[in-house]
Amino acid sequence: MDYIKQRIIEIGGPKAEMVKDLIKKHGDDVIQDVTLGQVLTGMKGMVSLLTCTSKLDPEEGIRFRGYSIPQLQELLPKLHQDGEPLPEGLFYLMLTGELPTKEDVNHISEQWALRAQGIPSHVFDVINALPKDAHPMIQFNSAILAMSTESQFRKAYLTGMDKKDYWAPTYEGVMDLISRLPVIAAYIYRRVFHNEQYIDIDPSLDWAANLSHMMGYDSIEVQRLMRLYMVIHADHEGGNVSAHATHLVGSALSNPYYSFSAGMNGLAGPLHGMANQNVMHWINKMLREIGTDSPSTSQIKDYAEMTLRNGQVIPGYGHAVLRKTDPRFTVQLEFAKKYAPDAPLIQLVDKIYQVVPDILEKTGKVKNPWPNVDAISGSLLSSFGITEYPIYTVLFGVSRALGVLTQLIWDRLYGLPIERPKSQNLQWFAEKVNYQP
Ligand code: CMX
Repeated sequence: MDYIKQRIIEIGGPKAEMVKDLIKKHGDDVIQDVTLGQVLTGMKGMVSLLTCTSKLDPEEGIRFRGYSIPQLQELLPKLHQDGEPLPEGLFYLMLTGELPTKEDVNHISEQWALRAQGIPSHVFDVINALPKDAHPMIQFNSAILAMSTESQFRKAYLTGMDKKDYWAPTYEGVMDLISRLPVIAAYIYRRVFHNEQYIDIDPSLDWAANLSHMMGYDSIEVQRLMRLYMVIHADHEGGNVSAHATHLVGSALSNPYYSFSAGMNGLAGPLHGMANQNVMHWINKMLREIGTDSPSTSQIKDYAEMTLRNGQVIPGYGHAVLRKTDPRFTVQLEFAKKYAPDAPLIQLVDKIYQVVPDILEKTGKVKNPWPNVDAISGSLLSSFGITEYPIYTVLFGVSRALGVLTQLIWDRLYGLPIERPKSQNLQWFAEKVNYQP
């Protein structure tokens, strides 16, 4: 057995016992009161999920297994001393709760490069059957579903295995799926934007560098950017739409492909991952309508206010949990200032940052006026040559697989049951609070 699987058994076994014991001894203990407002405004702040891979603090931002992004930059194995952490290391950390060694990271890199080569040909036939102008997220998700013919979980389930072992074929499916996503993403990118000139995988490269390579970018800077991008988008606790959807569908024991596909359908929404593309759309439309590549802060202010007057959101700003500037925004801005300080788009992002929070604050209703991860990610990719913005949500999805699929393995280890919250009609809520119109 692979030593990582062995380690998962050692770590996961006692934790699974603890979950059972907690339910047995404290299943009826009250842990939180729930307000009507919480239920009717998206269950914000309502504790309803068990997730250990990462934790989101409203003021401080994300921590992966207790480590902030700056700490990860320090502690996770890197290819270059002054470089970005390898996403393989973050995957290992989220999976086991332990910091990986360089050998662990190399082992995962090798595993993924090997498994990436096993994509059945019908998956590419499915992509090719779609029109090229079908959004890349449609192509990406269709490919994910088509890969589910390979599900090891389904085969193992049908053989009648003991449910305490479900995590093992789930792990195999997750490893296959994560390894293959860069190939799929790059294939879609080259199909749609580069005249079907495909580039083969290079098994000597790490996972993120390979994605960059297969997309057609071999510079050290883009490889570094891709590693950073893959690390910071990987996980954001359990309640965000892509994680929660993956978990919910997985709770029916749907295989990793079905479960992840559900998460990706959620990521494709404009209030979630599609915001990274919409930011570029918003910026380009603003530049076109104002008629300049370098608008003044007062022109940006007018345009942002017009967006609000038209009843639209300003993409890249606001968050359901965060109440400060997203550290994932800050780390990208730092990267940009280091490697592309003169990029006009980055200067524009900086200018928008000076103007928009104040405007959102003044509405009196936006709970978080600060930029999120999507406010800059597209401008950063664009500044390094990846200008075709419909691919951006696919790149977000490749990264998000690391977190939500690790969560799925843990769902199986914990033996979590099918999810089935109670719903009530409007009258029930009105009566509950003695509502008087
Ligand atoms: N621009 C304009 N209005 C905004 C806004 C923004 N950026 N952010 C929030 N609001 C509005 C909401 O639409 C809501 O208005 P109504 O009361 O009229 O419905 C009000 O402010 C209160 O919303 P909130 O409690 O502050 O925010 P939510 O938790 O409901 O929503 C989010 C969070 C991210 C969906 C929202 O801030 C938004 O739409 N932002 C723009 C889209 C975006 O950048 N999404 C990406 C988020 C990160 C990610 O998942 O990738």
